[in-house]
Parts: sequence; C-alpha cells; structure tokens
Amino acid sequence: MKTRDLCELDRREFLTTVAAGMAVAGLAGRPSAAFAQAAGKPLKPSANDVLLVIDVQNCFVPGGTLPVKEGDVIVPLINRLAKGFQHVVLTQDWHTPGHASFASTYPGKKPFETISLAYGTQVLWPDHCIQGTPDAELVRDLKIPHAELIIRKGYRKPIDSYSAFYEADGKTPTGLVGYLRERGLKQVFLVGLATDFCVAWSAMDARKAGFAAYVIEDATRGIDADGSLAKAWKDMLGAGVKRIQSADLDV
Ligand code: VGL
Ligand code: ZN
Repeated sequence: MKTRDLCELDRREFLTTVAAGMAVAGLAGRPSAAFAQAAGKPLKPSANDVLLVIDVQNCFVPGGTLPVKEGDVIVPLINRLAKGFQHVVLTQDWHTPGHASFASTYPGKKPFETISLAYGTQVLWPDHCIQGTPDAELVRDLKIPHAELIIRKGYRKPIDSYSAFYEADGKTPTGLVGYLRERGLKQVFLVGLATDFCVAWSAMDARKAGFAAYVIEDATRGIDADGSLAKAWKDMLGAGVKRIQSADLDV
C-alpha cells in the first residue's frame, strides 16, 4: 500500500487491514516491521531478525579461484548493514580437495559444464574454497566482530552444499534451522555471494523451513552462468522470497 493511499482510507479500516495482513503473514507480535513495510517505510531489523552473510570469502572475490564480478564491491555495504542487526550468521564454502563439485575431479570435464550425480545435476566449478587455505578465508575487509556463528558447508567430499540450511540432496541439514528456531530468530535477511547459487539456495531453503526471507539485492553479486541469475530470481520470488534493496532498511 502506498503512503499517499492512506488518506483515502478510514484510519480504523487501515489498522484492521494491516492487522489482518499481519495475522495472515504470521507476523503478529512484531508489529513495527510489518507496519513499516505495509506503509512503504524502511524496515527496521528487530531482535527476531538475523542477517545471513553468505560466502564472503577470498575464493569468490577478484583474485580468488571462483571470482564473482564485483564480489568485493559489496563488502563495505555488508559491514554497514551488519551494524544494524543484533544477530548475524556467516557462512563459509568449505570443500575437501578432490570435491565432487570440482571439474578437475572428472577427467575431460571443464568448469561450468554439468554432470549428473546421485542427488541431481551438479554444475562443475574450478577448484575453490579448499578447507584451511587462504582462498577459503573470509575476506579480510569483512568486519563483523559481533557475528555469532559461522556455518561451514560443502565439507563432505561426495556432496555439494550451496545452501546454508540443507546440502545438495535437499534433506541433509547443516543444523542452521534448529539454531535459528531455538534462538527465536524468525526472519532471515540475506547478503553475499553468489546471488544465483548460494544466496538463492539459502533463501529458498529458509522459506522451505518456514522463515521469512529477504534478499538485499544490492548487497549481493551473481555469477550469472547461462541465465542463472534471472532463473534464480524467478525461483526465489516464486518461493515467496522478498527482493529488497539496502535503502529499504532503516539501518
Ligand atoms: C558458490 C558455486 C560453488 C556460491 C559456491 O557461494 O554461490 N557457487 N560454490
Ligand atoms: Zn563451492
């Protein structure tokens, strides 16, 4: 609802409409953010919200093994956004040598080709984010000292994990659902790399697990292999993920 429409409505009717919308969206009990959103005002992160910072690692920025174009440009913005969140969780792509997602594991295969594995189609990547290497470290300029948890993923040799919640079989949990639920964190805001792979899969799995999910688009960058970025947005929006910009947040 646009702010200028408000004057045309009886105030009581507006409040009823918003309250009904909140009940439908399961947002009763945290009226400030729901109100702000309904009125088109910036969202203020609350104590039930968590910022999920996906894979801001050396491997995914220029100079790394699987560089995302402008992957480094979003780091200052992520640092600023993180200051507005009480709760921040980071993820780290964390592969074994000879990992199932590496093209080098399969003779004759090249990065960005695909193969069929037991759990489905796997895009093949250059060797990247190998456990314990400088390439796998968080970007040095990422400054979020109050981050509460680092989730590592993709650490099993035979299976990839783009998502922070479930491995690529769609059912092996990383433990993040339980962590967020147990701590009463209900709405997940996502930033980081790459929009069309680890951010998108994490956002959709957040929805699957029953969380509200907001991707802060200008604090992400994509790989965009073969139309993957447009497809990822279509899939995310279809799954009920909200696409927002950093300016939509009051931080
Ligand atoms: C990612 C490809 C392979 C990501 C991780 O962080 O988006 N993409 N591994
Ligand atoms: Zn990976």
